[in-house]
Amino acid sequence: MKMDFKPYTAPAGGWGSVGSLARRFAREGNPVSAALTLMYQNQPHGYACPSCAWAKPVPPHVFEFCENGAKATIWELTQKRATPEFFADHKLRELEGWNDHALEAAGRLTDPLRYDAASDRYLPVPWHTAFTEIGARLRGFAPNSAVFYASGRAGLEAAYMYQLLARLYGTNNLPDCSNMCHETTSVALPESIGVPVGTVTLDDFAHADALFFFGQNVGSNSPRMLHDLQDARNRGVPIVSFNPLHERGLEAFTNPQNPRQMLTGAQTPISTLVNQVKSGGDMAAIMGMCKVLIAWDDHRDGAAPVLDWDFIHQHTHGFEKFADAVRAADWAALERRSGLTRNAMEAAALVYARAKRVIGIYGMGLTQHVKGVRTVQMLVNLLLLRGNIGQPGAGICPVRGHSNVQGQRTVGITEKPKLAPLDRLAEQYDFEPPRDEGLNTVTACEAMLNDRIHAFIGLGGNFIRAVPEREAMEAAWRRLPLTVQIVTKLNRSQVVHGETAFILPCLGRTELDEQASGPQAVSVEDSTACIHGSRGRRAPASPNLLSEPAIIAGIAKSTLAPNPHVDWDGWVADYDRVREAIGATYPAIFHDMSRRMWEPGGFHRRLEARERTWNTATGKANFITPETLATDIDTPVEQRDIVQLITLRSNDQFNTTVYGFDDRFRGVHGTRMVVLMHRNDMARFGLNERDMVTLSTAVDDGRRRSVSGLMVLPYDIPEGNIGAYYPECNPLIPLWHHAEGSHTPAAKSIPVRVTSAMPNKETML
Ligand SMILES: Nc1nc2c(c(=O)[nH]1)N[C@H]1C(S)=C(S)[C@@H](COP(=O)(O)OP(=O)(O)OC[C@H]3O[C@@H](n4cnc5c(=O)[nH]c(N)nc54)[C@H](O)[C@@H]3O)O[C@H]1N2
Ligand SMILES: Nc1nc2c(c(=O)[nH]1)N[C@H]1C(S)=C(S)[C@@H](COP(=O)(O)OP(=O)(O)OC[C@H]3O[C@@H](n4cnc5c(=O)[nH]c(N)nc54)[C@H](O)[C@@H]3O)O[C@H]1N2
Ligand SMILES: [Mo]
Repeated sequence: MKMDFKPYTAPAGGWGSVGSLARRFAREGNPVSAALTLMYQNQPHGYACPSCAWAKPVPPHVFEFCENGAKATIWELTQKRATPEFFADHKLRELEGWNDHALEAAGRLTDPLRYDAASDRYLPVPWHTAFTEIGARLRGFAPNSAVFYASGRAGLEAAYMYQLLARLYGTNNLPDCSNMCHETTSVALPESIGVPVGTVTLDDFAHADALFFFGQNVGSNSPRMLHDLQDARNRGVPIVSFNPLHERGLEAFTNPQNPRQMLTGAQTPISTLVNQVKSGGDMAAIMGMCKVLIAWDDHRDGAAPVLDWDFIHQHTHGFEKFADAVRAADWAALERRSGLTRNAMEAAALVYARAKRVIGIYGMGLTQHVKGVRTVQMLVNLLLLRGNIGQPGAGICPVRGHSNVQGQRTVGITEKPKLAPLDRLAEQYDFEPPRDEGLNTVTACEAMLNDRIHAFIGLGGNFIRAVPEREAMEAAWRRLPLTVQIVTKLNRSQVVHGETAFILPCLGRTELDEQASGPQAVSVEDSTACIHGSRGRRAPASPNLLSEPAIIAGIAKSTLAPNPHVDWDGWVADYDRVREAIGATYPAIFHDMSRRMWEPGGFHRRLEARERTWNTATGKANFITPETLATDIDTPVEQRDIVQLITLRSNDQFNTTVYGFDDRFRGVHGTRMVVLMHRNDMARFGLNERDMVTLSTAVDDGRRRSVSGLMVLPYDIPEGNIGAYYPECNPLIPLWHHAEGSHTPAAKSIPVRVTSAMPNKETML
């Protein structure tokens, strides 16, 4: 593979994305039928894109998909198969040496498999044997020693059945992938505004007067949103972004669905103001903006107020305390911590103050920090100053990750008993649900490290690659008595495995799910709390696959005592019946769901904050004053041998699924083993371009953590910050390095030391 590094100057979208897709089609085979399948993506009665959770417009664009959604679909539709013959050819000892890309590139899993220690291979096993053995093992464990993890791909029906399985079994150990991303949101927003999710819908984007973007890489991670941004720019709406990197998608976009733009090479500039904030500097940056706004209002001398006083008086609590802290904040400290000048904060505040309706958008750049919860709350503070919550065209917009990650939480995937309708479940299914707090992702890892876990069941995902503290976690993972993975593709979480291990392969979302009552549909909830149906059409990758609901029911029936109130077989035969059960548990949200999910655009769940009803402890929207603005970047850069590592996603991956080794937008080609570094830091450390380095975590807790074989590339990133890819760099994150209050691993600010090593290009991926 040829490595090549050059800045990308073309816009996001455009011919670059078309070319990237064409190459992908060719590699995975069967281009024509895959292209036809894409026509159904995000269309009424088609399937919901399996990639990100961004909302779909009504009516949809003719081709309602983006480069990365199409990649996800093509990856699922590949003609390649990881058959029992593949596993006969490869011992696990050998597969352990394969990288993430190579493992998934083996193709779709075709048959249920069980690990055979004697031959060090996965061997095929009949479904009923797999279920019987899993059930027998699970019955032998204390319920709280089992973990039921969920990644956010499965539909609402499977997610609901899965949480019920765990609770009937007797545990609230339901960690999920959002514990690693927007858990910070789920903790921050209820305290501030009384809802756990964003308050905006697509329609609000059409009415906003300004958009503020914090730490979200729209061009790679939610590209369909570029259409909404382009529309906003065409209306003259300013977009102000905050990011340590100049991400292409935040700069310019050529709409691949717009022939004029494609033919003329025209592009829409996206951000009108770009702020190169330091990693972790957003709290100070937003506080600086608040300081400007409050100062203007304090000194307005009879001019129109800058703050929305009616809103503040009627709807909020805690303003005075907050305003005092803001007035007292010192500009030098705000500048140092944010990495922005006072001028830049004033310029951003001016755009904010001029706009009647503002949306604040954010992603992992805010949530994956030790102070993530307070940072998200600081963004809410900014919005509250001018009444930007609960009016059309305004609100807060956390951009979710997996296509149904928000929905699975809505139907009970949570380790927190107070967030699940346990009394309702108790009544509906006539059992006593567990009431003790379950394990989240980080506490589940702690329990595994302490050998307190006996079984790990995964509904999708790649736990061992996604979590922090990789080295110790892999060792703990191998000690687990039982690992069961319900997945579509082979990944490291199966190659490294427990003593008894099963792979249970399932249908993907694009595939026809035929059950006793006919073809089935599922439903998902997007980032704007909109719920809609999804129907797969493709012939399944193998006749021996089961649907996620069927697999969950299979495990449930072999594990649990029969319960006359849960008709697992009836549910699998007809998913309408699962939806009836969901409607009975959550009547306010999900009544008549089987019909409403096919309404054009689906249906929105009610969010009190949108109506300015505040479901908080004070009954108001709360200004929350941070205890401290301190982060871990107080030492001047020149004096520091420690830098903050930001772990990044490339444009050629979906989490641990690595489609290829190019990151087109950042100009990195042929490798993922790079460190992006400011030239001054390179000089300070005596490094030249393409030098090989080792990163080691700069904490003193008795554990050594390092990643070697990384190549230094000069990059436009703040001094004192470096960037490198996730999941390759996860061994560097201490398990305890997570957001306060939410346990979201602080993957965007890892203190590391850089040491140079001899060039060793042969070992590069
Ligand atoms: N193609 C593709 N799409 C995806 C995914 C994928 O891997 N690939 N993953 C999905 C999932 S599960 C999720 S959660 C989302 C993730 O989508 P995002 O929220 O966009 O997550 P990241 O790409 O991890 O990082 C976001 C941005 O934060 C910036 N950043 C880092 N630190 C800071 C900081 O301190 N402050 C600020 N302001 N910015 C910072 C980074 O430079 C980067 O541009 O995307 C989803 N969609
Ligand atoms: N350092 C660092 N670590 C991070 C992050 C970061 O930014 N930096 N981001 C974190 C975030 S936001 C997240 S969400 C996690 C991701 O953590 P996970 O959600 O656990 O991981 P994924 O890589 O999305 O899972 C990929 C696997 O899902 C399976 N799969 C794909 N489609 C389906 C399906 O339809 N059904 C089923 N059952 N299985 C399917 C395939 O086998 C595939 O190999 O990683 C987290 N870890
Ligand atoms: Mo995520």
